[in-house]
Amino acid sequence: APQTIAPGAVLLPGLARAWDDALLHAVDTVLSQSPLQHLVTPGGYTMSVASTCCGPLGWVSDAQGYRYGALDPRSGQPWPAMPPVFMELAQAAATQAGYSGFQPDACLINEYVPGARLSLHQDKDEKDLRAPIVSVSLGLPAIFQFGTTQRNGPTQRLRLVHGDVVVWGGPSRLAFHGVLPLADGHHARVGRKRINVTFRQVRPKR
Ligand code: MD5
Ligand code: FE
Repeated sequence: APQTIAPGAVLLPGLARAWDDALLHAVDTVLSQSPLQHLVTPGGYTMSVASTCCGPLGWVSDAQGYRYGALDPRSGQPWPAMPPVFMELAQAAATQAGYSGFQPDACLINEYVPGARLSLHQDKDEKDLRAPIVSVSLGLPAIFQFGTTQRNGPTQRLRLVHGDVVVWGGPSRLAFHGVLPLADGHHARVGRKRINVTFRQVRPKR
């Protein structure tokens, strides 16, 4: 059953478990076209998380800054198509969380190996902030940290396991969040890593 974990944020425990084979195959299909890479931040730090994208828009980072763009800068080609199973899960999750009409146009795939982490940040480069972000966890468990719209506000920790889906909308859309260093372990289907797939509506909907 959906669980509200913060205003506008809904945890759908295990929703993606029934789809995990199809999701993992779809991840492999995307990675075969646009491989994972460790992005370098505009400040010059190499991220411990490896990432890639699919769908009409992808997340690009270089010395000029961060932005969403239609082309994978490595290939000069459009990002791989969003696999149908991704879109179906993202829309089912948004609907179950009470956000109708979710039309994601960007999907980021993040890979965490033991020790990888994501420091506290806000996702605010999407134009339509009324749309939620849908986040799908696969593989090793992670401790997710989320706070308020102020960097120094109080934070909560949430353990996310294989198949969990969180829909971050409403007042939680702009909350600061991050992932603590991934603990070592082995997952029967995914191996020694965590895969997180996020869906975003970047272009304003009309
Ligand atoms: C992850 N990824 O687990 C997370 C899941 C990223 C990122 O943070 O930017 O790639 S997305 C979690 C999220 C999104 C928007 C708002 C909030 C959390 N929140 O309010 O806590 O790899
Ligand atoms: Fe984020």
